[in-house]
Amino acid sequence: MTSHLRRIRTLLGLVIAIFVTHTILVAQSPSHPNIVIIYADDLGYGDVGAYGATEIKTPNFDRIAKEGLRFTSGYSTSATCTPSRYGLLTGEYPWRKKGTGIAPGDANLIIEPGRTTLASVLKSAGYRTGVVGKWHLGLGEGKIDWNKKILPNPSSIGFDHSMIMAATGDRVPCVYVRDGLVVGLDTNDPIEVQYGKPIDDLPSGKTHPEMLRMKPSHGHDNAIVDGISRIGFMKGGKSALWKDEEMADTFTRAALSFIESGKQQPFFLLFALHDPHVPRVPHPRFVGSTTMGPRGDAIVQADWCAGEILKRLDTLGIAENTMVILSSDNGPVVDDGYQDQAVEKLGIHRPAGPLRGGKYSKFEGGTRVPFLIRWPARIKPGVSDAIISQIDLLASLSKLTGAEYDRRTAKDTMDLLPALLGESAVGRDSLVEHAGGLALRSGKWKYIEGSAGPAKNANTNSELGNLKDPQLYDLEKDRSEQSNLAQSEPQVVQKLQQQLDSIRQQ
Ligand code: NG6
Ligand code: CA
Repeated sequence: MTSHLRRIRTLLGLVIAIFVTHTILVAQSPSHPNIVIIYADDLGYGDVGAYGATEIKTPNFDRIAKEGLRFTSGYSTSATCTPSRYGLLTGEYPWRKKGTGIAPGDANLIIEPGRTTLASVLKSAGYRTGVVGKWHLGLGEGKIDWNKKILPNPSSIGFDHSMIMAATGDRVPCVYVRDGLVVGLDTNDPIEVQYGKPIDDLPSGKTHPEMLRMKPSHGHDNAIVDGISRIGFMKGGKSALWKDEEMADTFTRAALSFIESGKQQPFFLLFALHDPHVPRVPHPRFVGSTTMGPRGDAIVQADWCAGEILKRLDTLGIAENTMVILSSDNGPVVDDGYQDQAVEKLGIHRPAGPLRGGKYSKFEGGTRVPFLIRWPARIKPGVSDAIISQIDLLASLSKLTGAEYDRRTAKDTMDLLPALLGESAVGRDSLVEHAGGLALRSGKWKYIEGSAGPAKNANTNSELGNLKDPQLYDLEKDRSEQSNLAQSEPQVVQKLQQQLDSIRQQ
């Protein structure tokens, strides 16, 4: 070997050694814990034992609470899914941007490729990043061809790996998409997706209700897949269609395999559960585990998914330095469009606990959700009343990991790291709550702008929080928003309206 070659080899060896040492150090570093966000879908404040549920047992969620910090005022940005996920990932209030409402199953990616996201920030801090489960932020550009690699996809906004459903369980296409490719697709049986009008004369929930194993209560009467009619029409892709009963197992397996697949780097996993969103079709082993029918059983299944993650972190010996966050994208809903006995079998269970309203609502039940964080190496178990939003994870975790983010696009995220770790009782001064229109939580006050919308959602029968005149509640004395003080506290109303206007204009 020439001396020149030898020198190159030595140099290369040195570079590799530095790289390996660096990644191992990062992997073990107290500032770079592994991070798993378990993000349930439509799980209410009162659906979890640690928040007071007695009729549903959630031992694994409760374990996170017992070994970690339980927030009593933890929020999603919005009372529905797509905007909340947008806020969680971008650090920007979704109502600032058009097109962030509930996305159809063939929507395009609503987050600009390359933009700062929670995933891109952690990736820049040396993390291996992944998302498993419900996506509902759109995919591709223009008319999506489900038979080719779909781009952009989660990898365009910071996720190294993705194994997702594009939208929701009740929207077509009913297939999994891994890293931009439909899983298990037979190219001889291509997928066609269409919203608005039927494809050919394929049977639908509307034309062939006798073919259904679960009937809709409102909407959901388009394409029939796995005996359940959905929103939107699809054709083909038979070998790729999911089985609803197996969805939780499929996602959990994918989540565990992501956790295990890298040894050196710390990882960030967004594990976005489908449960207890409709259609609620838990695996047979969970059927009957509550007296509440599919909604209760789906929550037990969600709890099981969380338990599998906790168990695996234990067996891998990495639980100590892994941050596990449990939350939900919006509040609970009982009848969200299928005749699944959720209303009839609810009994004394209160999905939103003491809070008023739920999914779709400007009342607290819409966006105040379970919010738990466990990180044994750093967080002392306890309860925190600090006001904190999922939107704050971006700035807080950037701070923790020393990463930079684009403050021009991530406008609304706040660094609340001390509150998140339980080292400070001080969270946000104020927070905008979003359910179509806006409301403001400011300290003990809750202010809801006057609005013309209906008081109740005619389909779900849930309270939306709309009233022509402004509403003001003192959450310290009146957690359930029963006594409107707007008339007797006009100055507070005025101040909060100004505050809301100024946040809106920022
Ligand atoms: C609504 C659906 C509801 C649910 C929701 C999205 C109807 C009548 N209702 O439009 O079933 O899918 O969208 O839920 O179609 S979310 O949690 O993803 O925001
Ligand atoms: Ca949801």
